[in-house]
Amino acid sequence: MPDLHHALVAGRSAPLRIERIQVRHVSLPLRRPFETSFGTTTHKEFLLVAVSAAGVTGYGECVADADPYYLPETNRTVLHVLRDFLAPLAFGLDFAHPRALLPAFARVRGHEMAKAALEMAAWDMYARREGAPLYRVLGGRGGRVASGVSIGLQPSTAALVERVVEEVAAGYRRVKIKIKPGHDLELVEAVRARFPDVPLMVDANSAYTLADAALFLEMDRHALMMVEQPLSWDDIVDHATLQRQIRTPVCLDESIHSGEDARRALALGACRVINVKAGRVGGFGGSLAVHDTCRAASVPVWCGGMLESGIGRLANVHLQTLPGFTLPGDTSASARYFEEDLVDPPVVVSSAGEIDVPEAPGIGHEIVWPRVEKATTFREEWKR
Ligand code: OSB
Ligand code: MG
Repeated sequence: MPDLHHALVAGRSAPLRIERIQVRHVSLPLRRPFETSFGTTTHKEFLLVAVSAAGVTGYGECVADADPYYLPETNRTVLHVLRDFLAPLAFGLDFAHPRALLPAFARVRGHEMAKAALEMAAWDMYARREGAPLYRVLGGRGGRVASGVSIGLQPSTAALVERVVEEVAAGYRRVKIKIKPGHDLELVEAVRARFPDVPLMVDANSAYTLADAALFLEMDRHALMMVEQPLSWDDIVDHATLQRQIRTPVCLDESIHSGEDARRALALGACRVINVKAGRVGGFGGSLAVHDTCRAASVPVWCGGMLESGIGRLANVHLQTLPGFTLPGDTSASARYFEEDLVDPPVVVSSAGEIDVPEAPGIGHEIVWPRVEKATTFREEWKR
């Protein structure tokens, strides 16, 4: 960990202790509804966590939703677990590096989204104090990252193909389409008829069972990069059975919550790719663990998305500069989601389908506080 070594040798970084945690609930309208097999989202409703120590504040965007339809946590469970369990643990911890936070939360089982929001805010705070962009303290690199899109279920197959036309024209490097039972093979066939060679994948968000293996065998004929989380959100055994039956790589999303989960899934042959969402694995510490485990096994990872505002979106940009992120992720332009993002400049994607990695400290773009205030519905603050 060169940054830690450097910081200690330089003597700039006396141990930190979090003095204040502020949480606000933010509601931002989405430009268009996002539909998956588990439901439709019209507003991005999330908790924004701010942690302060030694006069520096960092920010973490929680990926929980109002409902428990993607995974069990909700904004309310996150608020409860932060207030009653994680904040007291954080206030009791002296840390030289934010890698210490996730292990310090270990007594709290699960609740990865709550842990991640606080942990990622601490990484941002640490990076800001170092005067370093987040990617540098994570061990990544500057430059650009390749951007893909995730397209929700549309009112018709024709409408989906039109959406794909737009996104390919915009330069995105990979297209992911959502599927659900009754809306699957036909969608893939329609997109493939128009775009025989576009890097294409599907995401089922756990909508199928092993009884649908024949469908995925059919999918094998369409040269998909991968099929994401076809089976149950808490399964790796059936995914391993399915992976043995099909040629298309299985990618796990919902089933992976830690580096240990990744190790077990790979040991079982449950997948050949993993989607890393920091918010789903307890933050950057968990992301590094999944990344390192996959890299050691030569299994590619890519960075998932949760319709984040610019704050979480920029965290994703930095994360995917790590060397194991060899496939384009779901991090796309702010303008695909929001009329007005919470950061300035917004996240933009070039016509070559790339996002510039910020060089300014922390997440690297300014947070536009009047917009955050306008979107805030309630707030809480805790002190050591
Ligand atoms: O499964 O990756 C998913 C959005 C919300 C919940 C789950 C998922 C998604 C996406 C959208 O696919 C990714 C994005 O555009 O942020
Ligand atoms: Mg997914």
